[in-house]
Amino acid sequence: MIYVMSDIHGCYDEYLEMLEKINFSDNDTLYIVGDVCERGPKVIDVLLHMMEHKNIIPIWGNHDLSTFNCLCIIKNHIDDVLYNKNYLIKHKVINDSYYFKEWYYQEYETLLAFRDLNSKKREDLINYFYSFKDYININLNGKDYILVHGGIPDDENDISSILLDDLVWCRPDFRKKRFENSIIVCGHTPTITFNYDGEAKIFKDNNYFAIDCGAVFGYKLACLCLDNGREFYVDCNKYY
Ligand SMILES: [Mn+2]
Repeated sequence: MIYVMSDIHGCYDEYLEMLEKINFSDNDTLYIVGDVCERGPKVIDVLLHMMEHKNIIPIWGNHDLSTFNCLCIIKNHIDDVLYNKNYLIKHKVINDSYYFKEWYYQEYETLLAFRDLNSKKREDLINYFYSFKDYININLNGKDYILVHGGIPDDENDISSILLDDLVWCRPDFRKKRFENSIIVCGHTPTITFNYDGEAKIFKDNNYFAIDCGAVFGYKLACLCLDNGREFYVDCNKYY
């Protein structure tokens, strides 16, 4: 079976519970439509689990990009950074501290977990991000799907020419059909913000499958089986 999940945001326990719920096996494929990282407690655990399963396929989210950028900056300075948060500025590793400082405070648990990996695992984890895709096209039972974290900006029809930043940050108008013959499967915008009944469940209309049900905000982690449309939900703790 082919499954999609998004916006796990470090909700590792709920993620494992979901894999159990769908009886995920080596014969299945799971596409993660972005935002594995940030906000939640166990980002590194989710990444390590994904790395070990070649049938789990990651697509970039905006929060994955920022974590990747920050880990690349600190990978050779991790202990120094933990002892002295001004280290990177002082030693001119970065010029502008603002963005990194925000990340440092908000993602401290991720930093600690990264520090606790041996250097080979740290390197593997950073390299894993290079396997993330900007978006993925799949055809299943005669239907075309585009898997992309945010969506596809209105003024552009050739997805291959759109900048990754614009794909991951896009907030589509879900009340309007974007493509006649392709279904866009996306996360990024929690469905409670636009679902007709305001509920934390998967939105399926106008050739959109929007699957971010606000896991890290204490709503639900959702998983959708593309073969048969079955929806699965796991209740989440509120971490953010
Ligand atoms: Mn996002």
